[in-house]
Amino acid sequence: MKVAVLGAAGGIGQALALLLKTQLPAGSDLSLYDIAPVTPGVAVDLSHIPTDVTIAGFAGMDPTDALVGADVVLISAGVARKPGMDRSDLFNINAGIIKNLAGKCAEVCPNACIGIITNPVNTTVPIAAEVLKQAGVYDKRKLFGITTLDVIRSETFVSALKGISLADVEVPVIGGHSGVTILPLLSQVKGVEFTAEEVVALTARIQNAGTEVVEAKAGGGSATLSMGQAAARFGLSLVRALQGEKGIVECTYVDGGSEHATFFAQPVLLGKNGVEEVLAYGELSEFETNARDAMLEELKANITLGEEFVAG
Ligand code: PYR
Repeated sequence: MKVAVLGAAGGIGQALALLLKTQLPAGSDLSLYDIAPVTPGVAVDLSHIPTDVTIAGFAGMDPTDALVGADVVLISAGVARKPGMDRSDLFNINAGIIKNLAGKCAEVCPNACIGIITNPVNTTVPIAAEVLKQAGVYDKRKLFGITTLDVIRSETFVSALKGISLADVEVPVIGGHSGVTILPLLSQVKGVEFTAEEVVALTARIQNAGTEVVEAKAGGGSATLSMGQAAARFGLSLVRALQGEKGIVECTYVDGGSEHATFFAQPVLLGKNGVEEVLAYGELSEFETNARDAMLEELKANITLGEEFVAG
């Protein structure tokens, strides 16, 4: 199994690369790519960690060498938010980066599963889909927007609020990965009751958790370490599923036939070809139904923006 990280010299990319170097199954190959000249050095640095994962790093304008033979490509390349910006403010720069990198994936590793971290995920994933469609290699089972950090944040905040073990908390998160499009389904947390006020406050905190980090970093960027860990969790789940492990479920933003929007985050069963089955997420509370319906206009506009960026 070969995993490529594009954007590997950035804060997310380096955290992700470290976790993959230490946690990928023995015998895996890890390749790192970034335009930054430091990238081969990041790979040399990580190569001194004694694991049975081989690693190589490539810098420059062309990611081809990193992509040759890749089974999984995780993309964090792009610029991060500063205080006062939301994820959509990143669109102009990151859209072009994703268009270019998705085009390279289509050319060099057309059968790879691609997980996108680069924001705004609601839009960068449809951009990649359009590029892959135009190249004639689109397989909707193999393209993912990584929303795992929304699930992890939800579970962390619920565990802290209710004083229960993280091992006992599961929170599906549906929709997208920006503001009101992030909808944690707190009504489905087993064995925990929330007051109406708690639901409102927790939902708002989860939706704004990325901004919480941006503001705390005071101009120094957005979430990198927690996002790297979340992306590693998703990437490792995907690798295990591609290698035949059964029963792996992750929430992720996919083209999954949702009645709500072309791309919609929800739980999916992963398998040897990527998405094996898009799972139903159960009945929503009235609060969640209203929140889901209220997000759809924004989510659909985000998707259209991505499609039009490639078409135009
Ligand atoms: C987040 O903190 O959720 C990002 O998307 C970086």
